[in-house]
Amino acid sequence: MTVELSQPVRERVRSAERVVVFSGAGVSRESGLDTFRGAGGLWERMRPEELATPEAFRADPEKVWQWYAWRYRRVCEASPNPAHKSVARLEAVFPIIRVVTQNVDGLHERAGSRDLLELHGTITRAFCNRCGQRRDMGEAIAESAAAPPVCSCGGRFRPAVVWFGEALPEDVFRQACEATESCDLFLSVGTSGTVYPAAGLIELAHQAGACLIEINPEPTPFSRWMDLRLTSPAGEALPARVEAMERCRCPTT
Ligand code: BJW
Ligand code: ZN
Repeated sequence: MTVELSQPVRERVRSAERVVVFSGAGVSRESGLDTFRGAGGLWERMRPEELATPEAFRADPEKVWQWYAWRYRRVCEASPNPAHKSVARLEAVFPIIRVVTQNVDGLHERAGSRDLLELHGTITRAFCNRCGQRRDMGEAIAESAAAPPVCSCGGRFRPAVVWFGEALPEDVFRQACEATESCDLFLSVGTSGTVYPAAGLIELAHQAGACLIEINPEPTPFSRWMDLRLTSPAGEALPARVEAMERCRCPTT
């Protein structure tokens, strides 16, 4: 089915030079991975402060490690879905496009996105909480699935993700802010927009006067600012809109 963008959005898409795609857990839902919040989300079954904080890791490292080992296995079994693939296709449509993701699952990269900023780290790596040494998460789990492996310095390995109360990687967040401040088209896909400072990027894009597009079956605190709101799942909504963007950027193809 051919989908057309509304005239005002088409105009903005046609003239856009700098694009930011900001994504959250919802973009990977159709790959079979859980979201955090909402019906069926991870936090319905577990409490975030018992799993995704440095305090939780100190209090019960085995429990936290086993939860991440379980999630790592699910990520390995998952594949990029049409939403990830459509985002990757946008790199051929716009001169400058940055994908800023809160996800730790690596699916945007596996789908082919190259200019990627991972705000909350990655579940595919682990690092020692004492000396900082990094290693592959799969190898660390293969060494010890029940408890975090101990480093040669005596510290423990933990997943290379950003927990509540921890700072985002400074350089990565700075680049995300710079890209957002100067973008003219901003797509917010599959995020509840509730976790800061990441959600502040939507505010930044609004202040910058970018054309804002939200893809989320549920409303978010930012929905009222959107120039276009799509309420179908990202894997359905994105391919058709990316095709429409391709048509209006390259009308002869
Ligand atoms: C679909 C769909 C489909 C479903 N298609 N859509 C300001 C105000 C209040 C609090 C704070 C503040 N600033 C900081 C804070 C504290 C805290 C915070 O934000 N708390 C709030 C929750 C209240 N922030 C932090 O602690 C951050 N650090 C920090 O501020 O450090 C300060 C500091 C500075 C200097 C030194 C030291 C400290 C860190 C935040 C880290 C977040 N980490 C997590 C876990 C990562 C590891 C892991 O994966 O386990 O990141 S929490 C979790 O939430 C994860 C996500 O990336 C993040 C965002 O969630 P996301 O992606 O939006 O998912 P959901 O589930 O919320 O939403 C999914 C959406 O998809 C839904 O809307 C669905 O409707 C939709 N959907 N199917 C499209 N098919
Ligand atoms: Zn170490």
